[in-house]
Amino acid sequence: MAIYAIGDLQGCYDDFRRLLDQCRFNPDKDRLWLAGDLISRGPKSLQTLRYVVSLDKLVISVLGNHDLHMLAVDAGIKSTRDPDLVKILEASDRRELMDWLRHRPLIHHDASLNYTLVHAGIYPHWNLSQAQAHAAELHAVLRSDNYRDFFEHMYGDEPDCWSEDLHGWDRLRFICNSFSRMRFCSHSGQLHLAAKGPPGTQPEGFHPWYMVRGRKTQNQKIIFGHWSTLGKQHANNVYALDTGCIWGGELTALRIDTPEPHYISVDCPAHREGKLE
Ligand SMILES: [Mn+2]
Repeated sequence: MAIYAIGDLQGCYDDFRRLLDQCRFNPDKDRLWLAGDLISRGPKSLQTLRYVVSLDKLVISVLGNHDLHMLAVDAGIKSTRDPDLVKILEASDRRELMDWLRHRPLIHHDASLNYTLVHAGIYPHWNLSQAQAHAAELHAVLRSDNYRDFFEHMYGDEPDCWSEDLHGWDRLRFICNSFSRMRFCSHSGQLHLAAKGPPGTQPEGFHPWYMVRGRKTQNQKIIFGHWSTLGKQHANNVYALDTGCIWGGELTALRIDTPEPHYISVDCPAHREGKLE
């Protein structure tokens, strides 16, 4: 059995299937870990989502910010003019697809492989069990009948610092932002959610989250996507997988069941019209 972790698909169905072919993915025995942002921007979000849902138990997929935004649109909290997302809203299987997406976790940890999968990162001041416990707080709301209430309060960059005293929507918004949007953080634990460029372009006093001093998960192997300007990286025990397929870069898989992990990528020239954001 092979296990492949794959970065942000963003509706790039054709590239996804080419990458699976390149990996010689065998649905009878292999498994996929997807780093979230399955949809949005790309040309075939509906097909991507349908295909991933059809793989069902072969797939572990964590929630990304674009997935959460789609769920907020589905819940009627936000509207969209993105024709690719409108196709999901108009699909006959919209309910099934959206309910599947809403039940995805923010974090997945495999103790035997010793890898953890998240979309953006793990807040540096949390250890693994704290991260899992805080994710579970949000899972409980997302999986309840009151999930719409969360989407009404999901948007915003504040609070930008964690405190155990946070409660209510502020607490859940921070948990959501750290797992699904984080890039830069200060040593004292303040997030800078507006900075989106590569390391080096951030305001003074902020660092890539995985470089924060005393990070409590530095002994964990963490796989994440989200940061297309970071590209393929392996340092500090973290594996960055968003290689900007939607911007004309590559779509990347990391095989993680072998003693040493290795990258497999396909080039995505079809999207080269887009610009790097
Ligand atoms: Mn993202």
